[in-house]
Amino acid sequence: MVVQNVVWAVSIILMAAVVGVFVWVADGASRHVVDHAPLTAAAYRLRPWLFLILALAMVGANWRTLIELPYRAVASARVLAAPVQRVQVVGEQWDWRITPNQVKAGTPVAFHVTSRDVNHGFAIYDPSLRIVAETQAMPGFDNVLRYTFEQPGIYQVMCLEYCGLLHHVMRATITVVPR
Ligand SMILES: [Cu+2]
Repeated sequence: MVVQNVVWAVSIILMAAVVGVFVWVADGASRHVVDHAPLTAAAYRLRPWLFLILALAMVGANWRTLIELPYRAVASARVLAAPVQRVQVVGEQWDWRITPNQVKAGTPVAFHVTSRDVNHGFAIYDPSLRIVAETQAMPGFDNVLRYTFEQPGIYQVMCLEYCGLLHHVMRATITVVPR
């Protein structure tokens, strides 16, 4: 939970900074009248260059990320043929029903994920809170997420799709026992 506390603190500080700017402007900065024509002219001289930099960055980013399309199928035939532990996952505001919630390491798990109300994000985090697998939980759909746990431990499930007032308490655990 340490990372979340840091994120929370940083968010509060940034929000306070935004509020501070609003207060500063409301409190008098806006009463100080400036001729904005020279400022506009300077900004417009800069604008084509900023646009060019942005365009080059976008071309580079697209080239780097799309060059490997179409992505190869993740699961090999051998993986698909292996024995599978089936786990049913149902998301519902604001809880998860995971049956069973204990699986073995080393054997593939097929999570059949659905929702009873709105879209949820079914995200699995390892004991050090690094995300290892994720899929959407959608009403009316059976989304199959395949994942093989290599290390035993207590894995956290957290909702990764904002789903209402108590989204942040929508958590569960999956226990992975040694093979
Ligand atoms: Cu949620």
